[in-house]
Amino acid sequence: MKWYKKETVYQIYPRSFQDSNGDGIGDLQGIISRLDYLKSLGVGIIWLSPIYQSPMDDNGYDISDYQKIHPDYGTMKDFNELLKKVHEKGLKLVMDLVINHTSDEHPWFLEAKASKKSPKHDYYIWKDQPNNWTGFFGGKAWEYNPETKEYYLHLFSKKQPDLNWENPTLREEIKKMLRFWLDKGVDGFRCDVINLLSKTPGLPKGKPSIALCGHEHYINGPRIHEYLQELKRDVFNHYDCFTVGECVFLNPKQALTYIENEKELNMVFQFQHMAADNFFIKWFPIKYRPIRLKKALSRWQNEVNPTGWNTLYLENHDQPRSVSRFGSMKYHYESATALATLFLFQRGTPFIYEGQEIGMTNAPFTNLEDYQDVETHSIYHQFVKIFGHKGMMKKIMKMSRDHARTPMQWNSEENAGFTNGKPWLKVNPNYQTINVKQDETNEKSIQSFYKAILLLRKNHKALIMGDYQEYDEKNPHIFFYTRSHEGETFTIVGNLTSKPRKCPKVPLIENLILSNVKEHKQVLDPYEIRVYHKEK
Ligand code: TEU
Ligand code: CA
Repeated sequence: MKWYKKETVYQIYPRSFQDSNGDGIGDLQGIISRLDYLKSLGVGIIWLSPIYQSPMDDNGYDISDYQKIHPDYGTMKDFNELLKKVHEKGLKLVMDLVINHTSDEHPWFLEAKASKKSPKHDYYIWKDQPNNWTGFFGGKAWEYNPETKEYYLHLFSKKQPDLNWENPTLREEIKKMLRFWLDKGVDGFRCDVINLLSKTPGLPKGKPSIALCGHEHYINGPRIHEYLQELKRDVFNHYDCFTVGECVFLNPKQALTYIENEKELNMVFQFQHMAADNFFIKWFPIKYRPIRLKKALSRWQNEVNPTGWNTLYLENHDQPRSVSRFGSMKYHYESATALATLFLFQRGTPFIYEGQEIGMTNAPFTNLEDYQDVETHSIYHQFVKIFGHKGMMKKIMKMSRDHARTPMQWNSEENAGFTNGKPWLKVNPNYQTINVKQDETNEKSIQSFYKAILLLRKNHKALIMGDYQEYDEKNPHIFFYTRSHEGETFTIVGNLTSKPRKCPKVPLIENLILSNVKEHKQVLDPYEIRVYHKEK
């Protein structure tokens, strides 16, 4: 069985994980000091959000040198030490690959914007007059460049100009960079917004829309499969590595065009379940209902398997904390462990985001100045005229990406043990009670539950390869499914609400091997989870 199907991935946002030199910013030596902690959790693969040279306009998703480590994080020597120690501990390391755009401070762009005659000019996308496309951070997707009196495309911040993948020389540059990292022994890539690489030739006007105008011309574009097959043929096929592509606005059928039999990517991140509490664009929140989460997760289980392989995630550096979003602070332990079990026991590779294993929560920041994220500030300025300051702060307090980026909460000492300097982003004030050390000693320990889940999954093929079958699909409160393989069956049933609910008829009255409550009645307690197991 391929290692990236058996193992669980732990995503680290380096800026917020562990500071080692007191500058208030997480770094590679900090990560090295926490490798044994990660090993003890039972994860097998570490995914690092970008650590490359960058002006940090988008905290590293704006790269100015793909082959240099940002001094905030350390040196290439630190990186080599990290990679060596990761492998010595039997772990794998996956890098974040941002190749839809660079930083506007990348040398390629500095050359490109200086003159139309520059050989690098065609590495980017230019227009004499902007069309009506808008980007993911709100607002126009074109920025004027006075040196050449034309506009360049940026689907994210104006400091993130999109690369022109039509240019074969550019594609060769990217392949060379990929080989640089793979030759060092990196085990794979998380590919940022990978289904945006191909744009409709001629860059035509988009259908009018208040959000993401023109997205029909830059999502799943006409040559995307050609480009990804080229990367696979010329680079990835020559290494024992895996690729997970972040693909915005993808449905299962479209996903299979990328991952069927792992022909282009090994798996994708999709966003349907991330819309369980919003109207597809997270800034338009709607009331969360568990059935929306269930429906999204089951759809991807039923429509991607068996020829495709899913990713399983509830959090990452772009999403609010799942226990704040889909759980409850009143039932903090129960909801964190119920959510963990229900998503990690599905079929696919599990991805855990830093802090999720102790139930870290959204931050109670009420001032716009408390937020650092470029997306948060950009969206605020784009829409404050429509929704007003209070309206925008309500949205930001629910959905800002900074909720995932407050420093990792290690203990109850100053700054939660993250730094002895001034943290780059405020620590969540609840770190006194929600932190790794406290959780470890809690009788109701969330991380112990995660360890139990990961151990069970690793030791049972039925939880890795087993068929998925949902029951009681229409039940608005209970999530209930089985995983079975060669006669071995796991039955997972969970209450996704804060009220007791009748326990459905469990198909197999077999021994209960995992639960987050002590006594089991005819009803499921709030956020009670039960896992039954029937041997072959
Ligand atoms: O995110 C892609 C993306 O669409 C984000 O806007 C995300 O969907 C949104 O923030 C969810 O609310 C990737 C990276 O994960 C993100 O951190 C970067 O800002 C973005 O690409 C540009 O590189
Ligand atoms: Ca540091």
